[in-house]
Amino acid sequence: KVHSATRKLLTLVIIHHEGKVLLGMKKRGFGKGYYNGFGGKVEKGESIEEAAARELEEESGLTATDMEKRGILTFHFDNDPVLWEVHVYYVTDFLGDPCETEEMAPAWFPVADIPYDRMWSDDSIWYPLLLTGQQFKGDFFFTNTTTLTGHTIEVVDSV
Ligand code: 6OG
Repeated sequence: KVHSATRKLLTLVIIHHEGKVLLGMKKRGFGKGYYNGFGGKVEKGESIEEAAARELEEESGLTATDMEKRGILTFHFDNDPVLWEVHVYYVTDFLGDPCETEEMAPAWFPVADIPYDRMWSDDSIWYPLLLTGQQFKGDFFFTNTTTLTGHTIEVVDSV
């Protein structure tokens, strides 16, 4: 590409507790109708990790007590020159109980029953790495926002 694309920074927190993963059914906005982890845009004046903790609290009602940075996913959309850089965090311990918010309806899924057919199509590629303790970097190419046409993924020592 001749032009340099700008980037939008986002966060995504996956909670993995007692063999289950907590996902939220997105009720509005981008990704409506899909199950996803909890996250959103990094705001001015906050670190990426602060944004991850804030979005988790806003969307699920939970406070993470351990948060590990585990992945960076870059999404390329053919109708948008802006790259979406999503920083993925892994949480196993937290305070509070999941509650439904205006944004998300939370539900626990056993790891063997993660509903990949109701999630973004990149998820089945990187969740197995996340759930087996690995760190990763990936690039995902979408057309029409939702059709995945290609990707690269690599396991790294440190994101
Ligand atoms: P808000 O617009 O709600 O933030 N996100 C994606 N997550 C997955 N698994 N796959 C994608 O493929 C995604 N694109 C964006 C980042 C959007 C939330 O959705 C995540 C944020 O957590 C395209 O503020």
